[in-house]
Amino acid sequence: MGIAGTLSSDQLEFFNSQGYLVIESFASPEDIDSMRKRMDKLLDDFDYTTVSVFSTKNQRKVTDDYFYESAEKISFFFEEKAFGDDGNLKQPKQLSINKVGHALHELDPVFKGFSSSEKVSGLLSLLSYKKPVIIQSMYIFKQPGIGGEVVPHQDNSFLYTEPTTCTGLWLALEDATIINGCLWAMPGSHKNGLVRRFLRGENGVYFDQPSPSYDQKDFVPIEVKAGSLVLIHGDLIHQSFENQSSKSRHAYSLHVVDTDGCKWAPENWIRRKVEPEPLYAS
Ligand SMILES: O=C(O)CCC(=O)C(=O)O
Repeated sequence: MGIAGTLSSDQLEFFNSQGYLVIESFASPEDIDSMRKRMDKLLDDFDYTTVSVFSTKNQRKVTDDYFYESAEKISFFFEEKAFGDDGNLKQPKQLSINKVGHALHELDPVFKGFSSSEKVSGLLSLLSYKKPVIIQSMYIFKQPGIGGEVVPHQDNSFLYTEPTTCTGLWLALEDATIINGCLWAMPGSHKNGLVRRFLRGENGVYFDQPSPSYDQKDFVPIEVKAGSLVLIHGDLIHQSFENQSSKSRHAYSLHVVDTDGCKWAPENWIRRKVEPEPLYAS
C-alpha cells in the first residue's frame, strides 16, 4: 500500500459491507514508539492531585465541566477501578488512567504529527471526505487488571452531524487480543441506522433512548497487531470487554467528521470555542 493509502477494491467492499476494516501495518514501528514514549512523558508530568475531579463540592458540575473542557485540552480520565475504598490510587498513576483526550491531535506535536499525516488524510480522501476534521482524539490504555469495558455503541451517537459522517480510526499501539480486551464488532450492523443519540443538556449528558440489548454471539473479535488501523463506520455497533489480563492494550483513536455538506449538531457534547482546522478541503 502506498503512503497516501490505496485501499484495494476488496478492502473497500469489506468496509462497506461489514462496517469495519483492519489495515495492517498502517503505522510504522517508529510512529508507535514515538507516540508511546510521548504518552509516558505526558503521564510522568501529570500531577493528578491538581485535577478538579477530586473536588468534593458540586461534584457533578465539576466532573461535567472537566469532561466538556477536555474537547479542547489534553485531559486525563481515571479507570473506575483505580481507587481503593480509602479514595487513594491502588496502583501508580501510570497504571490508573483509562484514557487521555480529547485534543491530543491538536495540542501535542507528536500526536498531531501522526494525526495530520498524509497517511491519515490520504485514507480519508479515499473514503470521500471533502473537508474532514478530527473532532476528537483519545489515547486509550485498557490497563492490566482494571481496564474498564466499553459497552456496545455507535460513534455517530456521540459525534452527530446531519447527515451522519463520523468514522473512527483506531490504531493499535500494542497487540490487541481477546485476552487483553480487543475491539469487538457486530458485522453489518452499520446498515441498520443510528439507534440513539448522546445529548448535552442543562443538567449534563444523557442518551435520548435506552440501549437495545445485544446478543454477544453476533459480535466478532478484532484481534490485531500493533500498527494496525481499524476503520470503524460511525453506525457500526462495537464494544470492548474489561481487561482482566496482566497485559495493557494501548490504542490511539481518532474520530473524524466532515464539515462540507453537513452540519455539526449543537446538542453534541463537544461545543468548540475555536473551530477545528480541516485536514484538507477538496
Ligand atoms: O478502545 C476501546 O476499547 C474502545 C474504543 C472505541 O469504541 C472507539 O474508539 O470508538
